[in-house]
Parts: sequence; structure tokens; C-alpha cells
Amino acid sequence: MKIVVLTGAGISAESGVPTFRGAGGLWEGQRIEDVASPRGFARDPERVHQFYNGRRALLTGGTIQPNAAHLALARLGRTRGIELTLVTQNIDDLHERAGSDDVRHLHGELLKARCTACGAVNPWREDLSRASICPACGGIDCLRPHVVWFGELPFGLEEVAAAIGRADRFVAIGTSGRVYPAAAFVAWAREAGARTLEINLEECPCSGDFHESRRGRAGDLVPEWVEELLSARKDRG
Ligand code: BV8
Repeated sequence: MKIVVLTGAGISAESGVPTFRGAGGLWEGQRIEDVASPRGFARDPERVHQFYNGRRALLTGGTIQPNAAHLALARLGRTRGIELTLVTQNIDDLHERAGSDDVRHLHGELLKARCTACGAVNPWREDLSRASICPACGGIDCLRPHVVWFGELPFGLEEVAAAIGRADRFVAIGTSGRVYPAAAFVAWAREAGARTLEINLEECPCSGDFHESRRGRAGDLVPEWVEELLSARKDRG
């Protein structure tokens, strides 16, 4: 069985990583364009570095752990007969730390820095600033977070679109479905004939596009869904 799973900030919420929208969200008190766009970075790089330095410090500070939803998806990915393509909009490393491999980070990774001078992408767990030096070329004032900002092309889109085109199931977990092209994946999956499921705390603009919606916390519903799927396969022998 070929399954594509798309995760958003909601899967990491129970681990203590703030989501974007909703009370206390990352975008609260910030204008998206100011902190998550190339123009915002060009205008005030230190402000953008601060926005990501705070998130990176939280992620590496030792208090954030993968939750049951991340672990259930890692179990699904290890199951024989299941071809799982795990696509995340999240820039945290919780899927990897839960044991998933080949995680497709559509919007990049918080623990990597990219050099705008030589293009090198380096692991990066500390604060970034204009004084940071590129480990590859020695350049200064040329490092940026290795994330996809608004107006930039998401990473690995072609491979993800191909996987969706072959999928039997498409499951979106903890995403508000407000950012494209990820928000269009459910429509692509339906066109490809996949059965679609949404797992989210609340109704979202594209909830109606899914064959089925389950309302609740990812930490409860994702392990339940994985167990249900794998038991049904076992019963079928
Ligand atoms: C592109 C950066 C083209 C890293 C992010 C008009 C129409 C259509 C499209 C556009 C348009 N105008 C502009 C666009 C394009 C634009 C876009 O979509 N804008 C939106 C605002 C309309 N998109 C882009 O620019 C993309 N690029 O289109 O490129 C192109 C083509 C060719 C050449 C060049 C370019 C790039 C988009 C990527 C932007 N970067 N992040 C970072 O800082 O993290 S987006 C950011 O928001 C996140 O990365 C995430 O991906 C995204 C969505 O957030 P969610 O993950 O869904 O989180 P959110 O907080 O919104 O929702 C959480 C959900 O979880 C909620 O529903 C909640 O109920 C639920 N939840 C909470 N707790 C739980 C839970 N569920 C279950 N259990 C819980 N416990």
C-alpha cells in the first residue's frame, strides 16, 4: 500500500512546539512578510535571525521531545508492505528523532544554515547572525536559515507530486491547509484516486476536500489510525 502523509505544526504542538496560527502562534505579533520572506530578510536580517534563533534554541534546549504521533508514523514507515512518503511542512527534527527516515522537509529545516555565497548547506544548532561564518567558504554575513520563505519554491516538490500521483491513501495531520502548494495536495490526491483523511483538532478551509475527517489531538488519533490500518492488514492476511 502506498501512503503519503503530510504533517503540519499541529503534529508537534503536543511536543511543545508552537503552531503558527491561533492563540500564542508564531505569527502572532509578527507580520509574516517581515520574518518569513526574502524581502523581510533583506530589509532586517537580524530581526529574521532572532525569529529563527528563538525557535532553534527551543528545539535544541532539551525540553522538546517527539510525541506519540511522531512515533506512530515511524512505526508505519517501518512496516513491510507499506510504502510511506512522509512529507512535513515543519522545520523541526521530531520525525527524525522519532525514527522516521527519508523525511521530506517541504519548507526546509531549522537545524541547517545555507550560505548565500557558496550555496553550501551546513548543520547549525547555534544562533545565526550576520557575524556567522560559512564553514565551507569562510564567507561572513552570508548565512541564512535553510527554510523556504513565502515566494520561494518548496523543496522536493516534484518528487512529492509524483508520490501523491501514485498514492492509495493521503493523510494530512495537524495542518491548517492555508499555505500552498501543500494545501492543494489533497486535491491532487483525490484526482489520483487516493482515499483522503484529515486528522486535526479543528475544521479548516479545506476540511471539506477530504473523504474523512477525524477531530482530536494528533497524539491520540495518529497512533489509533496506524493501529487500525495495520490490524486491518493483518486480518486480511
Ligand atoms: C510558493 C517557513 C511559488 C519556515 C512557511 C494566493 C493563493 C495561493 C497561493 C498563494 C497566494 N498568495 C501567495 C501564495 C503562495 C504562498 C501562500 O500559500 N501564501 C498563503 C499565505 C496564501 N506560498 C508560498 O509562497 C510557497 N511558495 O508558492 O512558491 C514559486 C513557484 C516558482 C518559483 C518560485 C516560487 C512557500 C510557502 C512556504 C512558506 N513558509 N514556513 C518556517 O518559518 O517555519 S509556511 C508556515 O505555515 C509553515 O511552514 C507551515 O508550512 C505553514 C502552514 O502552517 P501549518 O503547519 O498548517 O500550521 P498552522 O499553525 O497554520 O496550523 C496548525 C494546525 O494544527 C491547525 O489546523 C490546528 O487546528 C492544528 N492543531 C493544533 N494542535 C493540534 C492540531 N491538530 C492535531 N493535534 C493537535 N494537538
